[in-house]
Amino acid sequence: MVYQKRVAAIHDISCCGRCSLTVALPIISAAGIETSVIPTAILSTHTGGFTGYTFRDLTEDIMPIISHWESLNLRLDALYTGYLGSIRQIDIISQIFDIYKPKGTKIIVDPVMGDNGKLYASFSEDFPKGMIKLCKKADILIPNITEALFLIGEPYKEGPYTEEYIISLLKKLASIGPEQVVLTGVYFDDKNLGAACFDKNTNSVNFAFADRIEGYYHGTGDVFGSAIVAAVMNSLPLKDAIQTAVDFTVGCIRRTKDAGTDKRYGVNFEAGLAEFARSLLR
Ligand code: PXL
Repeated sequence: MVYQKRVAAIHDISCCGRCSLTVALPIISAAGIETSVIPTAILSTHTGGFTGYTFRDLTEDIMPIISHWESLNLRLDALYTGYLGSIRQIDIISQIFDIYKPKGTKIIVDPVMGDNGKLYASFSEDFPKGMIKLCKKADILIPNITEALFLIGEPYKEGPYTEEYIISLLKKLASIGPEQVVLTGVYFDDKNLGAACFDKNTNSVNFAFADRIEGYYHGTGDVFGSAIVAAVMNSLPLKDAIQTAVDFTVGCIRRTKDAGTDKRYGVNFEAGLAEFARSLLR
């Protein structure tokens, strides 16, 4: 009998505008991993570029969901957290990590907070301090450069970056706690864009790049993070996982660019799912 892994994805549901759970659920499922969800909030759209969106906070539902799962003895191979609605949610998720980490559940944290040097509209200045609490308990941490700099308390820096700078960021992030760090939005010139990773156990750094496509496409951080979760849970080594995730994400961006759709609605990852799932089979 083939053992099927189960991941619990803890993000918001942005009902329209592909990001967070509407991205994590299909991508991780397509990779053959059972995906359970804990919605942290329900919004009519995400907060990037839309106004007038609804926001229903689901903080009070999170612990009761976990308590019920515990009563079922539900096994979780990984917890994957993304957009969280408040500092109080961070405290609750931190307690959940304490429950599952001793059971061998892999903790994967995307510290979703901002991009392009700025925090997303819904976050206060003290949010990064709270987020560090979760990063300390992560096995794998997946920030973009903006989030990385908020976490380590350094000012935002525009690229192109140097290899030394990226390696120093990776090591500072690893010193917060996680065994493995994946940094997105890495570029050394105007032609390529990609990711870098650091593995504390092997003390190794790797990079993965693809052709840079101009423009800001919403939700690509979640597409990339979900692809990393899917690849790692299919036992790909981290350096292969980042290349697979970069290739998949860039394919989604290219397709969306070619179609000329409104970038706020996220990228067309759907048409790439079958090929992505095949790329994980080794
Ligand atoms: O993709 C990150 C994200 C997730 N969820 C919500 C967001 C954002 C980014 O803006 O607003 C609600």
